[in-house]
Amino acid sequence: MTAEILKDRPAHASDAGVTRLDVVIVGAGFGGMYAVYKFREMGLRIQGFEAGGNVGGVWYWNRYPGARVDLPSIDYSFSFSPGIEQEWTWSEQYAAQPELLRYINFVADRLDLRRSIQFDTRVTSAVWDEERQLWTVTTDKGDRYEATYCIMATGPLSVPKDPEIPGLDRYKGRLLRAARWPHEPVSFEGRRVGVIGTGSTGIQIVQEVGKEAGELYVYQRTPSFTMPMRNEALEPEYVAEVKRHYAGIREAARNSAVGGVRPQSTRAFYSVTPKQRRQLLEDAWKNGGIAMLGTFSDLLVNEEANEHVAEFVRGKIDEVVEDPAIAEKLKPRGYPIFARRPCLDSSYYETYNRPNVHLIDCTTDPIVEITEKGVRTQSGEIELDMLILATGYDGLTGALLAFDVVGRDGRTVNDKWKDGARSHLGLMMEGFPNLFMTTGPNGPAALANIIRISEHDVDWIAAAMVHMENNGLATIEPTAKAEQDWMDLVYTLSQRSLLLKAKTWYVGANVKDKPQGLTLFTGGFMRYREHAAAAIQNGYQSFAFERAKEAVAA
Ligand code: NA7
Repeated sequence: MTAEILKDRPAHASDAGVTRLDVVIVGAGFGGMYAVYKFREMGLRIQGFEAGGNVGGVWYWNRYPGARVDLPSIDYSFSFSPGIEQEWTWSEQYAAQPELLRYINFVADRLDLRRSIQFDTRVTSAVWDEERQLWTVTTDKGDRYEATYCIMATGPLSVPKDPEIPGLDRYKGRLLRAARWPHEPVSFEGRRVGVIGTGSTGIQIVQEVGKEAGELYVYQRTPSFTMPMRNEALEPEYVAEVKRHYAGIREAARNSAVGGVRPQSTRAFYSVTPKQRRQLLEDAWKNGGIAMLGTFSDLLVNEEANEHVAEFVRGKIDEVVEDPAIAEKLKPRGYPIFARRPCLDSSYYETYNRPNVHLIDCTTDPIVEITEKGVRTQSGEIELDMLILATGYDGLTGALLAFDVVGRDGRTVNDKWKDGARSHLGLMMEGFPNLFMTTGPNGPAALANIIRISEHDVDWIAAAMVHMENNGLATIEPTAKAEQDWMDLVYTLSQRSLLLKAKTWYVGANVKDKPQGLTLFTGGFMRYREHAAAAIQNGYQSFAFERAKEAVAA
């Protein structure tokens, strides 16, 4: 199959003031960047749009102190260009945000991506034109575009969520949002700082800001489990070895459940003796990283086994935190370990041994309001010079629901998803022809390496476009039955998963009135790829196509 046939397409007639394109790409994170590259290389007339001032998505916005990826850098990078793989050298096992952003910009420079992306521009609507079989896209700059295809590379974590606490607008100190962090350095020295939220973001912030702030107050509602990252500088010999074997490493990542080369055992928890289990957990703790989840095969489905591991981590909290009362408050209970995103830290629990760091347990002392001067909990007001919000995102669906996406018969994505996100393969929705999603909410997004998923999705979309061109087809959309079958499979798989047992953004629990449930594909990245490949190999039976209406009329 070749993409060459898509090259040198004739210009289409369009109304004055409207730019006619083949592909509009919304978002310039990893998915959008690769889409821009891929579809431009195919000779298509493309335009990318990005609300931020540059490429990078999450890594463009999240510049807070301590921001760092929790997957190995060698995995958390593009695989489509062997040249880029060889030219770029990671300095740390888990790269920090500045290095990630340098990498992202290196890729954008190297591939000259920015000339195809309009920055500081938000897409405000995308409307399907049934007669002309194209998408009309408008932006907040007042411009209109028409495109055969629309790619929503809007990301699963791109809409930050403020907490629903009264008085936020009243606060007169400096309010900082983790996901909209200023570009210039922020000093905490000698300041009284509050942090609301103890997910991955809050944990990364607390362990950094705790070193510098005069006083740090951490407002914790649900404690997270966190394990040592044990980050280290990468030795040149190791990097050289990786570069020699990158093709194999990538292949292994594509054939894994998480899209990365981390250890995964086939050993069930109860298949070994208690002593051996303990030793395996100790080893995993010592080695650091996400190794603990891979120590046994059944930790996300066997609740009893899971509780053993949770108790092991609680024991570690006791070992590190000097004050037993604080240790107790930090211990997560009531939900399985790994059911919330497991965090990797470098000194989180140790931070609570510092005299300037104070933990406020919002389950026993809830936040009542934000005042002009600080935060008032039930037990009283604490005055703060700075308040940091690390309160998460309207995940998975927030970005696509934030603007008007209108498909056939005037139906919006908001209508379609009123009871929860639904699509076929997380890639396309019935009723929304020629509209594709990357890392969509019914794929493995959030549960596997987002870059591997993005690359997979863009390649899948490219193949669909070539298929259409080869066969003279103007539109593609999944059949209602295929979409329902996919959602049934997603549901069936999810019912086994312990992810359902925690109140997280995975299940929509962190956003008021959001439909609840696990709509992610929990079967693993490799299985997901197999399903998506089968949809092509069976001749796109689960999709409906139309020919160009003009051609039909002729
Ligand atoms: P998360 O994991 O959604 O964490 C948000 C945190 O903010 C969580 O601890 C929340 O507690 C807390 N929160 C939210 N609203 C409040 C109020 N009103 N009061 C107190 N605490 C509140 O987001 P992150 O940004 O940390 O991580 C997102 C993903 O990024 C992560 O999963 C990784 O994939 C990377 P709650 O749990 O609701 O009790």
